[in-house]
Amino acid sequence: MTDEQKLAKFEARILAGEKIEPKDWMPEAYSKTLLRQMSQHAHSEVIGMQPESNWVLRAPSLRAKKILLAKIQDEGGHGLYLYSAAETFGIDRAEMIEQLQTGKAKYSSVFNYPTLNWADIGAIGWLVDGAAIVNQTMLAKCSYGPYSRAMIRICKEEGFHQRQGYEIMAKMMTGTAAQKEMAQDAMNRWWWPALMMFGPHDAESVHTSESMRWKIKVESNDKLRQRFVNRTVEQAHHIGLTVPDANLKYNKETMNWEFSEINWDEFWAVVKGNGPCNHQRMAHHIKYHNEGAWVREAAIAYENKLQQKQKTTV
Ligand code: BYC
Repeated sequence: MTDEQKLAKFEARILAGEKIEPKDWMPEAYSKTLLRQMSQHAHSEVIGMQPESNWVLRAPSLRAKKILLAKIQDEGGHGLYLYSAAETFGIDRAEMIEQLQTGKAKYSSVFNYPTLNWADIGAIGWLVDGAAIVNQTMLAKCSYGPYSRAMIRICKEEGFHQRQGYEIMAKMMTGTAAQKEMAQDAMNRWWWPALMMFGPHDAESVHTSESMRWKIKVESNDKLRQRFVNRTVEQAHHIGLTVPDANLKYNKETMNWEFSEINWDEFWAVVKGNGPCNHQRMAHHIKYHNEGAWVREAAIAYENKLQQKQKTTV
């Protein structure tokens, strides 16, 4: 078959809703985009552990601490599924981590903001995981088998993450005036970064049209962002929180909550490495990655020894 015939067959399979598997023929641009997105997604899960871990030792109760620890471990697990799925393209995990640490690979902008009070843990679970679910439920329908299957599993855990975050916020909103103020303050600081997670407007999104043609993404950045806003505004109002947007208004015709323009200068500054915590996040990752080198060496040595033993027994 010529390359054109292979491409036509590949696109017909995608159109028919079939999953593309690692050994199938695929255009180079398809694997390149997926590898970029999946490795960035894996890095986001792992870097996303940092803002939350800041509060493990200061959780207000044993129950809260157990939930937070379980959630952070889940995020590490999501990173591992995604690194494994990305490795189906033949890249080594060490190379992906090097790309992260040298700034060649991105991770989600939202994890470059600080967690200043306990309500931030509620806001991350409710808003950040809430935004992630909207995005990842869509990615679970993507055309690449390993990514889609990883997403199905991840979404199940994100549902619990979102609810535990909302529970923290709801509880604080029935507490003292100071607790209510903390919850509103966290809402004010995390609302806009959560909306930015969905990426630039469709018209400015360089990858969307090709990604949608090949069902790497099945819905656009703006469509998903609007779905998240519609869902979350109602939840905020239900517990007495104010959405920090003076222009927020419900449009009965479109059945959408309309909102102000996002501060794109802030978004691009954070994406380019100049957010409040970019340097701190990367320095932390590099420090603990280097300190963990002996664990990786020991695991490899053990694996090699095991293989040698198996060879001599055969
Ligand atoms: N932050 O053409 P576009 C979690 C970049 S973790 C940084 O629209 P695309 C959690 C984009 O990469 C889960 N960069 O791109 C963990 C591209 O740059 P490059 C987080 C961003 O890929 C712990 C350029 O802008 N979720 O839930 O079609 C605790 C143009 O954008 C961002 C994911 O990682 C951003 N927000 O669409 C709690 C989702 N947005 O690569 C919670 C996986 C855009 O050309 N990723 N850029 O240099 C995706 O779904 C898609 O990549 C995006 C962007 C929707 C984010």
